[in-house]
Amino acid sequence: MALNLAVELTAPNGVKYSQPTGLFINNQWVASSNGEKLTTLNPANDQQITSVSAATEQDVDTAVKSARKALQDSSWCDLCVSERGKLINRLADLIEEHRETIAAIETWDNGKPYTAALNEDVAEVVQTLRYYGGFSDKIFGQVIETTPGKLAYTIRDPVGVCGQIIPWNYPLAMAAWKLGPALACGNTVVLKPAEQTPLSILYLANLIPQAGFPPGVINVLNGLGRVAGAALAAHEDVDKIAFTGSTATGKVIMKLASSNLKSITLETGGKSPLIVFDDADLDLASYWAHAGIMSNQGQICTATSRILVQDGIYDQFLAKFLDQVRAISKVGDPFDESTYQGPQITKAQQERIVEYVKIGQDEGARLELGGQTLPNLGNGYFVQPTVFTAVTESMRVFQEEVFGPFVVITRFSTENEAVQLANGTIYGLGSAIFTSNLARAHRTARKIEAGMVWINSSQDSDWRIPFGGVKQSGIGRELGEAGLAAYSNIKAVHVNLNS
Ligand code: TXE
Repeated sequence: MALNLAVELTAPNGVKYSQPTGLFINNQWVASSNGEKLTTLNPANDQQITSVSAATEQDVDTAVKSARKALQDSSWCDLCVSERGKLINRLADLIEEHRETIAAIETWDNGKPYTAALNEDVAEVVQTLRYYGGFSDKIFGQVIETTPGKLAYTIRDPVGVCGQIIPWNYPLAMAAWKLGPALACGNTVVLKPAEQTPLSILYLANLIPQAGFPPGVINVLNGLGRVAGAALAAHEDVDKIAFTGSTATGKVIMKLASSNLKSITLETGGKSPLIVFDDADLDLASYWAHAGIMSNQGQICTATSRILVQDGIYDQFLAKFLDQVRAISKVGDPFDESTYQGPQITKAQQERIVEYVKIGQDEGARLELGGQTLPNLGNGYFVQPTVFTAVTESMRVFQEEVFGPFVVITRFSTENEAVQLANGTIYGLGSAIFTSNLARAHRTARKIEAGMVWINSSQDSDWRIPFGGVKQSGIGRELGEAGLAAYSNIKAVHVNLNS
């Protein structure tokens, strides 16, 4: 690695390491073609951590060319599928070996509590890669019977060069969700992390040649969304775009990707409901209602950010829920083990949450808790856990994704009304139902317009289970066997046995 494309850093918890700062193209570190850089900030104190190269349109083109060449290179395309799986597993092993450094970088750059970064995010990255590494030699077509004179079978070809654009809320996990199935199916990748959180993925990129991947199979470019992301989405030689981020940007990407009819998968926004029926276990419901919106600083696409509560237990539930929020949501230094909630990712996100507090108040909702920033914690982008009640369906705080520790509570009387409220937004990502009535649980699960339903729980996510949304929450599925579907093309072969 060229000396000026890495810096020696010490994370706030004392971990010393070498941080790559360049663009990772063809297994080499290079600077951006015009010398542009991005500055990355520590959200816990607003101080600069370092700066990294920002890819230009020309750099995107170079990376795409390298991915195209790798796709056709025998060292990748002719690799035995089990060997391909071994490379993915080796990458997982290396990430596990470096897990404490990677988790420290993730916490420093993103603000999420270190214990969550280490035990949840990095652990999930390793499990996801191992899961898809195991799939590499289990992806095959079918022989389909037609007539005696014909043989017909299908082959699962890689889609080709895959552009992957990921957000800042789970930088490493989103990278693994996308890299795992793409590599298992034999594709090559140009990955663009979010400009707010470039560091952990650059560290991971350094492990790619060590794992044995041939040059060009995985390329990592940091850069601005409207520059590098847009160039990748529009590039005529990219075959597929996978994106996680806002619904608004998802729509832009869809338009850009239409340039050459790229295959697309989108995982976008949400305003997921959590329904508490009269017959629910209220301790369980308040525990999960809290975790469902307050974990990861509320920056979860599936966050159960709307709580719908049946009349009969409304007061009891509200009291328990508010107690839970007061008791558990310790806000502060993400490296402190007792911290539940770190800073929001950026000042802009912090301001957005405060703006929605004002919107809720102006709309006539009641602010029960929170709503303020926390200047006593320094210059970090901290926000109090915030709870609104008396929220009605027409309010913006009921309809729009806030993406913070910000939850709205609405009452309902009947099961039908609960379903209608749950389905009353443009989104359809997650949903949770709390009831002790089995029939009601399954009946409601069917009626809810969402990609995922949790019964008596919230936010369960598992690399073996499909993840994705309906309506304006996205297109396609990630994770599980379903996650492979987007990364191979089915080719039909017809053989004339009478020839
Ligand atoms: O997201 P963007 P932002 C939601 C959440 C949040 C809001 C704004 O509500 O408050 O989005 O966050 C890249 N062409 N989510 O602005 O813009 C960008 O560089 C190509 C939900 O940060 O969607 C980054 O890599 N790419 C969410 C990625 O898109 C572009 C997670 C996401 O950024 C681009 C994050 C363009 N024109 C935010 N513009 C979830 N679903 O989990 C930006 N990008």
